[in-house]
Parts: sequence; C-alpha cells; structure tokens
Amino acid sequence: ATSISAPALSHEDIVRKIPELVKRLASKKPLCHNMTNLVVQNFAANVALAVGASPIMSNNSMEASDLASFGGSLVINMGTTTPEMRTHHLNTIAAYNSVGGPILLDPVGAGATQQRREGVAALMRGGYFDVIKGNEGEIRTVSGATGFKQHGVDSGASNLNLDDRVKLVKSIAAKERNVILMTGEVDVISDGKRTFKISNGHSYLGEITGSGCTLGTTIASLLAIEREDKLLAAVTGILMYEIAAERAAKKESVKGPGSFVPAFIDELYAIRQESAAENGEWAKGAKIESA
Ligand code: ATP
Ligand code: TZP
Ligand code: MG
Ligand code: MG
Repeated sequence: ATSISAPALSHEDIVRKIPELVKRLASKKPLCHNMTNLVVQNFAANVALAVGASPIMSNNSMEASDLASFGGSLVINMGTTTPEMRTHHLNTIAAYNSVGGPILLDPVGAGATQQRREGVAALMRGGYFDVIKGNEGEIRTVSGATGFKQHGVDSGASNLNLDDRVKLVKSIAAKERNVILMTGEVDVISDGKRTFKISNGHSYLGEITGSGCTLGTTIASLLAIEREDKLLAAVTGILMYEIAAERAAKKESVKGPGSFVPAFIDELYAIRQESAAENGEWAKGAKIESA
C-alpha cells in the first residue's frame, strides 16, 4: 500500500491553495477515466469537462494499460456493476496501481445487496484506492459493518451521529492508509491524520441522481494533478462542487432539481474560469472545520 503525506492544512491554506489547484487542473486538462454506472455516464462526462478535466468513459479493461499510461486518474463506480464488469474493474485497478495512477472508488449501493457487499470486498482485496467515497451506508459497508441494510443506492435517514461518523471515517482512513469521504448534508473526510467536516452544498444535490457519482469524478480530476496531498485534492473537489451547487440554487432561473442541473454545470465552469483568472474569492465561502 502507498503511504500518505500529511502536511498541515489550515483554513488560510485552504482559501489560498484551493483556487490554485483548480487553476492547475484547468491548465493541465488531465484525463479522467470513468468506469461508471449506466445512469450517470453523460452527466459525469459533462461535470469532468466543466471542472477542466478530459473525460473518457470506458468499461473495457483491454485498453486499461494504454489509458493508464496517459497520466490521468480513474473512477471505479459500482452503481450498475455485473460479474463481468467486476473483472474489468479488477484488471483496470491493477493497470493504474502499477503506474501509480490515482484511483477513486465509489461503492454505490454497497450495503444494499449481497452482490454489492461481496463486490466491494473483492475490489478492496484487489488493489489500492487513493480515495474511497460514499454515503453513510456505503462507507459503513466498506468498514465491514453488517446487520443493517441500505434500501438501494440512497443512504436513507442517518443512523450514526456526527461524532460517530467522524470516528468511523478517521479509523477506516488510518487502516486503509488512504482518504475516506462520507458524504451527506455534512461531509466527513479524513486521511487518518487530518479530519474535516464540510457543510457546504444544497439540498437539491439530494434530489438529483448522480450527485454523489459526479462528486467522485470531480475529486478524481483533482487527484490527477495533485498527487502529493490527496486530502487537499479531495477537499478542493468537494468545495468546488458544493459551492457551485450553492451558487446555482440561488439563480433566478432555478425552480427545482431539473433546472438546477444545467445551472450547476454553469457554476462549476464559472468557478473554474474565475480560478484560472486568479480570482479565488469563491473559496472564501468554504464552511470547513477540523474534526
Ligand atoms: P445518497 O444516494 O444517499 O444521496 P449520494 O451518493 O448521492 O448518496 P450524497 O450524500 O447525496 O451522495 O452527496 C453528494 C453531494 O451532495 C455531496 O457533495 C453532499 O455534500 C451533497 N449533499 C447531499 N445532500 C445534501 C444536503 N441536504 N445539503 C447539502 N449538501 C448535500
Ligand atoms: N442506480 C444505480 S447507480 C445509480 C442509480 C440510481 C446512480 C446513483 O447516483 P448517486 O450519485 O449515488 O446518487
Ligand atoms: Mg445524493
Ligand atoms: Mg452515490
């Protein structure tokens, strides 16, 4: 397993470094290879483009080593995985691990069915993930918890209180030596040494499909250009994503979840353009605290 570096990350650092990272992403346009579910293909590709990455959606592991050689990142999203697809996932994970290419795992619906519980365990045995992100039920399943059931891909009502979520996320990150993100109204993220709670975002994100999946694509895009401090890359992705959602929801044209989606893509793009022009004011809206 790869070990993680852990430089301190102060609030001042966050407001200064985050727009810099978004600027770097836009100038490098890294490849973001998505092995994702059938529901979000188009939305995820548009989000990757809006934040400044170059997306490719490919579920074919026969081309994985070619794609891994382009120096980008990989998203493994279990949303609509089949047994055949699991083999493609494992082969592609091996290709990226062998060149040190960053991988984000989204174990969609991991706690819902036996297939998915076995699937996430098989993927975790099969390789190293730089970041694992999921909702509460998914991250609890990643930790090996049983005796509860997700009803589908949604987490449903929160079962753990915030302190318990913080403890769980921190302990999995320390054990797996990676970054763990548990999303929700408040996101909890840790690399085992540094842990943060982020309370940006908007309830419309909970009313559209693919907001968790495309957050994964956003974070993976940043991992492609920030290899050293993976926690900083992930925090940057979360803040860019959630502050864009807040800005979009305020638009006059946005009347509900349907009109929110295009406005959200516009705001991701606007934040990228502002960052490229060295206007990092947007990051001052970060609602992040150490936990
Ligand atoms: P679920 O299916 O349980 O909704 P998910 O995989 O879609 O899970 P979410 O937990 O919804 O993922 O998180 C996706 C993004 O939406 C995260 O950035 C999260 O912070 C944000 N989000 C979700 N619900 C809210 C909310 N009520 N208020 C603010 N942000 C939210
Ligand atoms: N069914 C299988 S994957 C998927 C659905 C509805 C998309 C889930 O997206 P998210 O981002 O976890 O809400
Ligand atoms: Mg959601
Ligand atoms: Mg999800």
